[in-house]
Formats: sequence, structure tokens, C-alpha cells
Amino acid sequence: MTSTISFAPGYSEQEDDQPVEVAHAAVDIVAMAPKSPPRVSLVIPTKNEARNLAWVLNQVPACVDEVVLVDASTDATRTTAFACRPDIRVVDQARPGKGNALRAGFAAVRGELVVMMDADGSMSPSEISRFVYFLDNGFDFVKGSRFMSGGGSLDITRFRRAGNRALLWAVNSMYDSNMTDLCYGFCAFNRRYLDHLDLSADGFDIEAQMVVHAIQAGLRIAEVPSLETQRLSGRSNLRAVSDGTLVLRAVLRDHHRGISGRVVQSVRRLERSHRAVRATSPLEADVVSRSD
Ligand SMILES: Nc1nc2c(ncn2[C@@H]2O[C@H](COP(=O)(O)OP(=O)(O)OP(=O)(O)O)[C@@H](O)[C@H]2O)c(=O)[nH]1
Ligand SMILES: [Mg+2]
Repeated sequence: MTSTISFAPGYSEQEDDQPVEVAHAAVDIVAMAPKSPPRVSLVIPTKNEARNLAWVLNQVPACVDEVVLVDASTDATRTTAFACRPDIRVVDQARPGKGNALRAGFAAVRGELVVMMDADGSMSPSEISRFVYFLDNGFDFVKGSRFMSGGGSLDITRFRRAGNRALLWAVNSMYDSNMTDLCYGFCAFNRRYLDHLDLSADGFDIEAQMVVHAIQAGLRIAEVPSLETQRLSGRSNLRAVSDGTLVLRAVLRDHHRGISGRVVQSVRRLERSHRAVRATSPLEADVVSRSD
């Protein structure tokens, strides 16, 4: 880490003290050295994406320093990955599910900035620079949005759009936020906040959990427009009803963890103890029976 102390000739009270002056000058050189840009890691979960992955990897922009693939495939995904990008790092996941895969990827990254995206060709790697730009300029967590101005989706069905909207409304109401998208897998964050995100989801609820925990941790969040197209080939792994229910459960469960959740819990506890006192008090019992 560089020091903020800088050397000003003639200012130091210990000007005549040569060894101290030399030490200060050394600090000054470190402080003036150009700051190297933060390293960017891209995490991509893959489950049988051999036919889509080359399209994605061939477009990864130069600002990405490392690509971490978390692979649960039985097809030629890994071979394709190494053919396109010999420096790619492939890691395994402990349990099935996209959430588990992403968590394994986040634990393996070496860069300071972490971007995650799908491998099915529905997200364009050319958008990565938008996410990095906002992380570089003071934001801690950047999420892609298909529903803000400049974004779009050519893939989402009416049913899924309605589900996403309902879940988004729930989160915005609970946290007094004004986000425009919730369940979208193009996101980025500063790795120093990984522990604060406190991720535990194994499935498709991971994106909602990331957003909710980012809000609860007080991170500075930005949304950037993103265009989602149809997957290039193969079949979706998402099951709208069961995965939607999973997301709803995650949102409700996690609401009880944060500040607002704690307030709700303590109000409920107070109500319960108040009711218990009233039930045992003879005066209250009297009032109740008389009003009956
Ligand atoms: N490693 C790993 N990757 C997974 C798993 N499930 C899904 N993925 C990957 O996660 C990404 C998103 O999965 P999709 O099946 O495209 O789901 P989706 O994008 O939410 O749904 P669609 O819009 O219908 O494509 C893809 O890159 C998948 O290959 C899994 O269990 N393990
Ligand atoms: Mg997809």
C-alpha cells in the first residue's frame, strides 16, 4: 500500500537529519508512482455450452485480465475453452447449480474487480467495459438492467417478465430502492466486498441474493443498460416457476437479516410479549370478557 505522506523540501522539521530525509524521499517516490489499474476477473459458469462458449470467449475485451470458467459440463465445453483461450482457469464446483458455480468462481478469482456473465451467448462481452467503468469510478456493485433506458431483452417471455417485475417490486418496496431489474446474471463488484455479500445460494436465486445483500451491506450500487438476446443454441437450465419461488424465498428470508429485517423482528417480539402479558393479566381478561 502506498503512503499518503509526501516529502516537501524545506518543510520537514527534521530537515538536517539525513537518514530521516532519505526515508521520506523513498516514501515520496512510492506515492508518486503511477497507480496501476485494478485487475479484472471474469467469472463464467458453464453447463454444456460447447456450442456457445467460443462466441463469448472470442469477444472478451482486453480490459479483462483473467477468465475463470466454472464448469459442470458433460460436453466439449472445457476443450473449447482451452482452444479459444489457453490461459483460461477452469475450476470445479462443490454442488450442482449456477449459484454454487458462481461462488466457486468468486472464491478463485485473483483480480480486484469481478465481473460475472453467462456463457450461452445471450450477453455480449463488449458490455463488460461499462461495468468496469462504474467500478473504477466509485461504485462497489454494478448490475446490468434489461429494463432501463438503453437496455432490452429479446429473450424474456411474458410470464418471466411478469415474475421478474413482481419480485423486483417486492425488493424495491422492502428496501426503498428504485432498481429496474432483479434476476439478471450480468453483474460486477469489487472483490473487497465479497465477504459482505455473504453468498449462500446454490441455484438461480444467486443474482437476487447478491443484489439484496449488496443493498443490506450499504454498497454503492449502479445499474447499467444491457441487451439480452436469445441463447445461441441449446436449452435453458432455468425453470420459471420453481426458480421464481426460490428467488421469492431468498428475498423474504434475507429481509429478516438486514437492518429493516431486524426492526421487523423486534417489533414482532414486542407484540408477542405484549400479547402474552395481556393474556395473563386479570384486568385485561376482565375487559375482554366484558366487551364480549
Ligand atoms: N457451472 C454451472 N453452470 C450452470 C449451471 N446451471 C446453469 N449454468 C450456466 O449458467 C448460465 C445461465 O444459465 P441459463 O440456462 O442460460 O439460464 P438463464 O440465462 O437464466 O435462462 P435463459 O434466459 O432461458 O437462457 C449459463 O452459462 C449456464 O451454462 C450449473 O449447475 N453449473
Ligand atoms: Mg441464458
